[in-house]
Amino acid sequence: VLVRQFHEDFLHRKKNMDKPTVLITGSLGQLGQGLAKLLRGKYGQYNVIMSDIIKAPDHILETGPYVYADILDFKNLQEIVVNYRVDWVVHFSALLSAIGEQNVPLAMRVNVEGLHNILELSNQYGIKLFVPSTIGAFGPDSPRNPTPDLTIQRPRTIYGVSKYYHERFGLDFRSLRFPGIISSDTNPGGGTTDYAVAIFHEALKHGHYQCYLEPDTMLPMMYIEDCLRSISEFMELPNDQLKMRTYNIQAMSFTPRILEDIVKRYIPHFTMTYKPDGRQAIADTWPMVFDDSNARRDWNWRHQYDTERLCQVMFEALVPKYR
Ligand code: AKB
Repeated sequence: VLVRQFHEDFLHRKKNMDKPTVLITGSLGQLGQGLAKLLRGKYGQYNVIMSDIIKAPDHILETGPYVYADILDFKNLQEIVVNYRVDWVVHFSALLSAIGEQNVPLAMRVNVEGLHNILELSNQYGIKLFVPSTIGAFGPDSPRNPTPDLTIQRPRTIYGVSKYYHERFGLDFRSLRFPGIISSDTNPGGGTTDYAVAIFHEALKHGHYQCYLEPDTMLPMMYIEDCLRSISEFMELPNDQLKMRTYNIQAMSFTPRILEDIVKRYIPHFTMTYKPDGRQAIADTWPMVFDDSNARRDWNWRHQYDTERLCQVMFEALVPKYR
């Protein structure tokens, strides 16, 4: 206990008291490490607490505070919020669309019960809360090209349902509906848009990729740097600038075929085959193009990476790894 107390005192002394203290749940997933780095750069190393339910690798522990946080254990969450004096929570823990369909009871617990705990917690402690939403929050009855912010939402996956049925209670709740996120140093875990990350690795490793979606399946996508910057910009906005609590945002839309053609320009011997599986049925219900004009108008959202630039940065980052 004494050691822990010492540890917490130490962290408090090192914190920037004029900056928010941010807790990131599920921080070892695709988005958490990058966001922690970005926010630590802005608010200070000790102002961002990474958390998850698995042991962190050493390189994560070296970057700043990391704690065990089980979003299904309310007392554990309370303890962290109190001990670290948390001001903001960024709630990333979730089972993605494809993996969620394989274990719906678990997805219900993590995505619905877990989110409920986070909402309760934020309400109780006056926390500013960010929860990412997704193209998966829409369904086959929504217009798909383009999909506006306010439209019919009847998602068909448990993941989409959980991202749709969020409650608010009047707390400072903010959410962005993200497209598929593409990153080079972290991997998505069981989503429908994962092919757009896997293709780069497989192209470099084997010169071949077997895609689980049909060649003409168009989905909205975004490079991770745009995604993380959008969260940071959105969380810093004054309340009165937000006309809505949840905005669509996107950067580009492409199909596997479009990506295949660009990858071939970098790796001429690259071949791609198509063998659609259950993820095709999910993708077929999702938006093809996201209408993010409200975000562009209300808080000046601008993406910086289109499909060409995305491919360029992915190859720049990954070529040295597979050399
Ligand atoms: C998924 O494919 O499940 C995610 C998402 C679009 O939210 N990448």
